[in-house]
Amino acid sequence: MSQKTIFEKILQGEIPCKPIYEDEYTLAFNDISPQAPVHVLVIPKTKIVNVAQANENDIDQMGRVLFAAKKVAELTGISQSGYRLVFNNGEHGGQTVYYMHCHVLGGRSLSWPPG
Ligand code: D5M
Repeated sequence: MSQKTIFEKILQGEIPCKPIYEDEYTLAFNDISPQAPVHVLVIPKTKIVNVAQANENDIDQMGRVLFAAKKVAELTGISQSGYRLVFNNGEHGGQTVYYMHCHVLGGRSLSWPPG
């Protein structure tokens, strides 16, 4: 069995977190290392490793994560000014936590392309 990721520990209450948004399917909390004035992570409550490893059974969960990201943007006041949603995937994508998460970044103008 693979080791528990930090996000599973958060979901199971082993690591405290202050939810920014939560519903039956998703949890959102501040990134520990914010890269923008608003930097929130949205995770599904059922584990998906990443987009590459998702299968058809995960489609509903993935949609829930995106919709929760929209809610987070509204709750944090960045919806009107704009924001970026990022799913880092695998080694070249810069994924460090192998539990799918959506970065919600905003509160400043973000440059493009990413590094
Ligand atoms: O992003 C993984 C992100 O997870 C990275 O931006 C730091 C964040 N992180 C790691 N541990 C924590 C805890 N305990 N709370 C909140 N945020 C955390 P990736 O896309 O995998 O590089």
